[in-house]
Amino acid sequence: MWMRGGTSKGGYFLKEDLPADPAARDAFLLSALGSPDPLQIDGMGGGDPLTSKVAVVSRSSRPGIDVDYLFLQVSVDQAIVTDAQNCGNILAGVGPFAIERGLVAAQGEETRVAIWMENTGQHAVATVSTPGGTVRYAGEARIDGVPGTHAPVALEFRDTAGSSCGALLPTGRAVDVVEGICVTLIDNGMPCVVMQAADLGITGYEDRDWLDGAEELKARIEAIRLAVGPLMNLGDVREKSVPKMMLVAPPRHGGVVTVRSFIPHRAHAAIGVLGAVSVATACLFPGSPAAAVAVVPEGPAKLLSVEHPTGEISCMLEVAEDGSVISAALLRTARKLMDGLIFA
Ligand code: NQM
Repeated sequence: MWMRGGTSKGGYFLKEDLPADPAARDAFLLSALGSPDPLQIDGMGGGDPLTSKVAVVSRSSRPGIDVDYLFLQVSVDQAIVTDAQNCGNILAGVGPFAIERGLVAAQGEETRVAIWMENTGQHAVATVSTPGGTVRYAGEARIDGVPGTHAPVALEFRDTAGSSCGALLPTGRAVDVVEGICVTLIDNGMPCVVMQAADLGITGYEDRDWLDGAEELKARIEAIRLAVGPLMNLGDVREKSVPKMMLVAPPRHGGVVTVRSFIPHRAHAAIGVLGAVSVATACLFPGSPAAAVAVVPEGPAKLLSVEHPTGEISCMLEVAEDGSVISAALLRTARKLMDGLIFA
């Protein structure tokens, strides 16, 4: 099934329909998506990392969990399929897909689907609109980066800190200096390097096309990324799609912070879901580069609006007295686009 999940799009497969051997599975997916090729002309991918994504879903045997979800990023222009990151946007389609495929029974107006995120060993709950026992896609919820309105899919995360790096702050510090730039190395669901756009000589309000064409800036950012891989317990990240590189600036539309993200080699049209949770969390550390430009509301339950190139995404963070994040919740939408046979 092909679905839009949040501001991304990709193939949703039942695990049993794919080759069990990871090498054979990856070869199939490269062919199905049309990689490597900048246009992915011979496959289903859209020539953009945001439309070259795959969810592999199966019934779960874990107590309290409905389905297991493995996210795979299929590189557009290289023959690489990586499971080194999670994806909260594609996650938004996993609940609807699981119900459509009969892995989870619809229950009343709304169905809660407990999802095990295999990439990071963590769990999320998606609430899907299911009036009359079938998934509803039409609705009134609007998310920036997607035209029109659709049925809401609420996502809740509880245990995202240190998802891939082993700790929320893998170096134990809220500020490190790398290649002469102050950065926060953070992982609250997505490994991210958060730094001030101004420190890299840009405003932080540039659009995606400008950022994608800024070769000198991108080379500097990549040098920082390669340097921090081992510091973030990610090792050699040359062929990995993490960490994501987040350039922050003061908010301009009443939000908490503005972000331009590189994921990691192309600029994001909006921002990733868990990427946004991680950036919002970075704003909470006094003295960090993000805190210096952010406007953070008081109180233990914080609604944090993260501004991005095509609007904003609001994260609800519940924060403990010691400053640690207890839970994060976000609103997404998803839509079934096609269901059929793929020829690879
Ligand atoms: O951070 C893109 C996306 C993502 C990831 C990326 C995501 C997340 O927008 O949870 O959703 O950062 O590669 O799909």
